[in-house]
Amino acid sequence: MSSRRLSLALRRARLPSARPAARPIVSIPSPTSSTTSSISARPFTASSTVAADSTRQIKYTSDAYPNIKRNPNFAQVTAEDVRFFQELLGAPSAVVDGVTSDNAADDIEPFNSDWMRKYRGHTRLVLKPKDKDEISAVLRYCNEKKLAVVPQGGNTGLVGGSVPVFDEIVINTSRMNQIRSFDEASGVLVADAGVILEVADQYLAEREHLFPLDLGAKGSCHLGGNVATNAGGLRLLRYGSLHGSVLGVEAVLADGTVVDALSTLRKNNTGYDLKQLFIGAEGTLGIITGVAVQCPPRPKAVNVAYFGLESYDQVRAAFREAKGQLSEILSAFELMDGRSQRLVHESTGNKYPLEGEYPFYCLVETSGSNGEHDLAKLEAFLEHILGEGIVADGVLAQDETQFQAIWRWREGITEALSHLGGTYKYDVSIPLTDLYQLVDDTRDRLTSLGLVGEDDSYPVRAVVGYGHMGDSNLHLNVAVRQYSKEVEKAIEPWVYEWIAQRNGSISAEHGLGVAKKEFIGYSQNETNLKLMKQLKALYDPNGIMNPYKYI
Ligand code: FAD
Ligand code: 2HG
Ligand code: ZN
Repeated sequence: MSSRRLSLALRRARLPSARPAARPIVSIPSPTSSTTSSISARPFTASSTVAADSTRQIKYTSDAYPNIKRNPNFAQVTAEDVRFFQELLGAPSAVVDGVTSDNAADDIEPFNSDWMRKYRGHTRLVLKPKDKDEISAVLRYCNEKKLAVVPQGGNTGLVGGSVPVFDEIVINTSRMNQIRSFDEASGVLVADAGVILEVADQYLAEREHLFPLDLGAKGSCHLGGNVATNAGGLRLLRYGSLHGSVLGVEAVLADGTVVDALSTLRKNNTGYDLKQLFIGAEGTLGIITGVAVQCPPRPKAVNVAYFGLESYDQVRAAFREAKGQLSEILSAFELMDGRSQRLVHESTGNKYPLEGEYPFYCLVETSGSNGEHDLAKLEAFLEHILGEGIVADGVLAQDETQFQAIWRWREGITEALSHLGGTYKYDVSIPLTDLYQLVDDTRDRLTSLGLVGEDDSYPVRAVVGYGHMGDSNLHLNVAVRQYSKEVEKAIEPWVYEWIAQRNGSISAEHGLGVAKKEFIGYSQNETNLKLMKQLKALYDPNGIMNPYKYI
């Protein structure tokens, strides 16, 4: 890098004003500025407000995957069942009935289709209980009648787990949306499963605390869905996994039994830790109705920087330096490849944060309690990585607007991809040395098979990589003009073999759902699978909880 560029970058980087307060939660559309630009976030909608017309174009999962057969042991919903649920739940909004009514199809359709527009079920009944007792009565009835169910929160899941495959009843948690308590001394929040993540975080912000999970779908996803998927998100590096921060879970088993494991204690060594089984179970063992979460104090000073880098080796070097120099104030280290940023640019029309284009970018966030201390550390880090040529250029957000705008270059990738047709998503853990190699190898493979190209005769538009570098978690996304078996077969199981050969995990955060049910064996051995199946049989002997998924 020339000295002019270096000094320019340093000048930009050397004048940060420490952010006085933590990042606000509600996305603020910010005007395009000279160094950063904004994207307007996808209006995350509750599934009930997604246009039914658009979901009708999605292929049924049962047609796309004809090897999945409906379990003949399951009953079909009858008018008598609907009457039972209507009486039980009372409120007219609690039952969306397409069984006895011909007018409900449009209202039901959005609960059948997933965010990626890849999976679509055939349900004709959606139930929205208001509390654990109603969930318990619903499940007890379903279990007795052998009616299969799908728990659903915000329906933002990315593996097809939140929508039915056949006619399973959707049990949606949107009416269970109360914050139950918050203890400012301990930072423990207790809330219903249907509280939206962003709402919980806003509530905590008003009390100078933070929800220990943040992700792009925060405006729609529910706490119960977050816990059921063990979501990772943008700051796991700092605040850890939900397996650590969730202190308690209240859940209802298939037979209606209420499991009260809603402890608010940090330490509790009395027997098996039952709540852990529901964290990441994707609704296959029971329905989570309440959660107790350890929430940290909201940091008083937060900074974010965005860098352009010439190679993946340099990204690794930058991460090493960030960990070493920023240590306890490092709160996110995110990787974005050049193609992913070009897609955000093309989809939004926004100006790039940096002047040149680079093959790799990274986003580094710090959060701390003392702005001056953080700034001194950050400046030393910036001078070092710029001076050593580890990064080629960089920019540090100077105010809240730029802070939000920079984050949108990372958070906006999934949204930008969603406009292209379809996306095959792989969400993997791989040791850092090999992390980005998977993207190159996938692109080479698909190119050599003649599947990648600029015009509409090629099924694949782009192969991009990005993710939570700080957690060794890569998001490999293959953007296609439309979902096709030809592309799917070219990637799977090849991609899972690639990951298994490097002792990685085929799912770092999104889970298994329908998408990876067949492939769990690439990450779990026979003994573990057998134990999991035994647990499933114990908790849900009739198999009514979210069938055709997970294991
Ligand atoms: P749903 O999608 O409704 O359900 C997901 C699964 O959980 C399903 O199997 C469902 O049956 C089950 N489930 C839902 N509620 C319950 C309950 N109360 N009890 C039992 N089971 C239940 N994920 C990440 O991990 N990290 C990210 O950074 C991330 N970013 C995303 C960005 C975008 C733009 C989008 C669209 C998705 C992203 N996701 C991410 C995926 C998704 O948002 C998460 O998996 C989220 O936790 C799902 O929450 P939900 O309420 O939408 O759950
Ligand atoms: C993210 O980190 C999410 O942005 C979504 O986990 C990743 O769309 C994806 O593949
Ligand atoms: Zn992610």
